Amino acid sequence: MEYNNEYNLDLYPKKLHWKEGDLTATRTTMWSGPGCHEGCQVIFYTDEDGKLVKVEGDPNSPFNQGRLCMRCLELPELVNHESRLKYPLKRVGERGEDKWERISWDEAYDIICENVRKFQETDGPESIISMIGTGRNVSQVIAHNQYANFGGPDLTLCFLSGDSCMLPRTALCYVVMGNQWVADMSQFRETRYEDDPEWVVPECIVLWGTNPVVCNSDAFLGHWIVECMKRGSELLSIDPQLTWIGSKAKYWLRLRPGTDAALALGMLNVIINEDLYDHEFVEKWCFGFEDLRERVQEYPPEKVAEICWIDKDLLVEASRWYAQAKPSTIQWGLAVDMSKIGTQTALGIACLAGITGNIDNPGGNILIDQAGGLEFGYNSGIEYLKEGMVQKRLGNSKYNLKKYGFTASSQSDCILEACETGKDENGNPRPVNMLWIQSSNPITNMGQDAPRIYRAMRNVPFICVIDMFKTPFAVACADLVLPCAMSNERDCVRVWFDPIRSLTKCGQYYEAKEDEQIMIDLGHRLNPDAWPEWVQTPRDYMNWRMQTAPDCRYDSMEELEEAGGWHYHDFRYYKHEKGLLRSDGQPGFNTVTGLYELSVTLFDAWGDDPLPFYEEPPTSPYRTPELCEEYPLVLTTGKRSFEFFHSEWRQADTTSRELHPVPYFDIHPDTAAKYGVAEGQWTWIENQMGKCRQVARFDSTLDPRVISTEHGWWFPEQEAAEPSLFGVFNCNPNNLIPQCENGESGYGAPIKCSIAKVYPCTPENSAPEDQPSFQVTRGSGYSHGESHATDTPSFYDMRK
Ligand SMILES: Nc1nc2c(c(=O)[nH]1)N[C@H]1C(S)=C(S)[C@@H](COP(=O)(O)OP(=O)(O)OC[C@H]3O[C@@H](n4cnc5c(=O)[nH]c(N)nc54)[C@H](O)[C@@H]3O)O[C@H]1N2
Ligand SMILES: Nc1nc2c(c(=O)[nH]1)N[C@H]1C(S)=C(S)[C@@H](COP(=O)(O)OP(=O)(O)OC[C@H]3O[C@@H](n4cnc5c(=O)[nH]c(N)nc54)[C@H](O)[C@@H]3O)O[C@H]1N2
Ligand code: SF4
Ligand SMILES: [Mo]
Repeated sequence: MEYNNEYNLDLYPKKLHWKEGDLTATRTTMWSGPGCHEGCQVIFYTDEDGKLVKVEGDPNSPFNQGRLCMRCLELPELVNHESRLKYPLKRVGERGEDKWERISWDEAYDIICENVRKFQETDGPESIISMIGTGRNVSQVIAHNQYANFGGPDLTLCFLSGDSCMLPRTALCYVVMGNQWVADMSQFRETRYEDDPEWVVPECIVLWGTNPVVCNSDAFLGHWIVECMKRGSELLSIDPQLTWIGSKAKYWLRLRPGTDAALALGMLNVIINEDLYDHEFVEKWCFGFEDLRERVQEYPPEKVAEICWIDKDLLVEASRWYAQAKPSTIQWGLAVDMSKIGTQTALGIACLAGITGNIDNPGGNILIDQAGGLEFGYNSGIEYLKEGMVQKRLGNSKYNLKKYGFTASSQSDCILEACETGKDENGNPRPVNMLWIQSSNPITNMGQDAPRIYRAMRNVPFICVIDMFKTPFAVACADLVLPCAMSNERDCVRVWFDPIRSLTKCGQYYEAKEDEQIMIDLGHRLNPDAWPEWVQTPRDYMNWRMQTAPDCRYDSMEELEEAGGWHYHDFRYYKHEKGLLRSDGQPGFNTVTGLYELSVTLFDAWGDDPLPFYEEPPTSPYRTPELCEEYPLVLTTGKRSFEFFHSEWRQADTTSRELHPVPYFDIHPDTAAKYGVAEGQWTWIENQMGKCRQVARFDSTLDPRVISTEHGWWFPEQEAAEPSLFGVFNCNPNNLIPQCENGESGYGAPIKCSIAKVYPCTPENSAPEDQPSFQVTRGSGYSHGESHATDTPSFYDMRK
């Protein structure tokens, strides 16, 4: 295959290893740690001591075609960072005192096994819970370890309220189409773009609440959009802020944060009432169109424009263009999940793609093939759970999407409540004795209402953290901290969407172990029946799983590495027409009706609204006008930057911190002037929940009523022990966001749509005792009860 790029491909042989001078080159995949959703193909250069000295993108790779972001280019800085965890640590002082003793791995395993056996005996394996961060290559490990080794059913995203990352969208997709979708950038075939005989350049690409070039989220490389634009695609950006890629868009709808569902309904209204929908697809393949037609009458463009703070004519024009462009595709992002109505927002957007027939078609929204049927996700090892265990998952009895298995995880807010009260969602006893936190830093980043989580941890007798660094959470809450390997130090197979990719180990850092190794070692100790004797290393584990997977083309990592390190399965379009989606082999979608469900049969059966609807965020200028007199600005949080992946890369002497030394929040200059805030000034951001501080950065493209903060900040250069805790609460927007305020599906939480006021930090209001880290750890600061969610009907609640 030939790629039309400037690299000299001879320099990059399609071999696993070669020598360049004194350096050994290894051709492999970058995944985690440190984190990223992608698995770009890279060349790691190591010196004779096995130290990583240089990283390059692999120009032979059809996935990233040689491209790399800054975090991969600067990877040696983190891999070789002095502050990395080198040995297992056992707490010797009080939690928060930062007093540790170095112990051996055997001692660490003994402590874990002793606790696990004790808790299994006293309160059952269900008193042991595993919690994970975002998609890294820990997913299969943590699941397999939790189910096979600990025996408890509970696993989920670590206190991420409403499991509000991808899962709301994914669960919704499964009820609507029995599959998941992604925008088609010809990514599922090795021959890409014009080399693919079937692929069509999307005429319209909608970027809905995603900033793909910065984030590369959900296994989707942002640069593919640029490739499509070179081939003629144009963009519709739906975002409160003008992003770099959004600045190249044909249309930009600058909506008020948290109003995406209203916008989707308004677009549906235009497309249906102007008869711009795809009659053939709707008639042949969709269910519930007439009900949808009726529902969208409640959302005329005038009203929607008013709700969303956008121009009505722009809304109408953009809707017409999306419907008439052939094909159109939607790439959606996190903002879809991060409101209380995340599921309904996703439903509205799924209806748009459905009624315009942009499903399963070249250049539209394609249905995802998992890499060759390899199950390396949250279900790994589930077969080892004792009968009746899965049903005990926290949140299962409350939320139908959980109960009926539309995502294989527990509900994170229910886990927090169990930590606090020792009870499950029905008020039955459910002590939480042990938390296994692998790849998450929840008081810094993943959890909402960080002070509340910090306090809830006091009730949990044993907390074990597996990480690359000593995080604020580890210092504040852990009893045992285990050092994990980084991407270049692990043998692994990546299966988050096609292609399947191999990671080849080419380094070792002190005593850090792969997450897989920790699981295997614990397995042989805790439940030897579940572990074949020959499975001793991560490579053995991968080979074992490959051999037992039904459709995996390779039986071992070695075969995959020899074949070039990646493999694409046979991707097909129009699977619904070919009978490739349903277990009975019939044409159609794998849903209750066999059709693409614009009105969701299951929601209806469960007594929930089957159609998309809009509801005001729990706090907003229209829902809580009195509160907004005090907190007049709409607050969205968690804007990503190139330099960081969540709380990672904050180490002081990295290129990341050099380029991005402090947390920034974006504010319109007029708004800043109104509240006396200067550009570059440290500023308090506060609401009825709590406060944090960040540095003002002016952005005149924002609506003056909206501000946008960063997330994930801690300061590894600051004091570790309390009250400082690396300054973790000081700049944390998660002092301002509630936990346990989810929509009726259990998914979604108001993380990108709350309210705030801003005022400058001054010597008078910024004494050491005014600092959030001090107020939370030394006082009882923040978590002021409810987020003020009320049942007050809002002016804009148009729900029946
Ligand atoms: N560099 C970097 N990359 C990352 C991450 C990281 O921390 N750093 N995190 C990873 C993770 S776990 C995730 S989930 C993804 C997230 O990545 P994306 O899915 O791309 O989402 P975000 O970056 O959170 O937000 C994208 C856009 O949403 C806009 N936005 C804010 N509020 C709203 C709203 O209410 N509605 C709409 N329509 N837009 C809104 C923001 O202005 C922003 O431009 O990124 C992943 N990739
Ligand atoms: N306010 C606000 N908060 C947010 C968001 C937002 O938009 N706004 N975004 C949310 C979203 S979408 C998500 S997904 C979460 C993400 O949250 P997480 O993915 O939990 O990210 P972190 O909290 O930074 O914790 C990750 C930890 O894992 C460690 N780590 C990295 N790789 C590995 C590995 O391979 N193995 C192990 N054992 N450890 C590893 C890192 O060192 C780090 O300490 O944050 C959420 N928090
Ligand atoms: S998307 Fe960027 S940071 Fe992530 S693996 Fe690829 S190059 Fe590295
Ligand atoms: Mo995420």
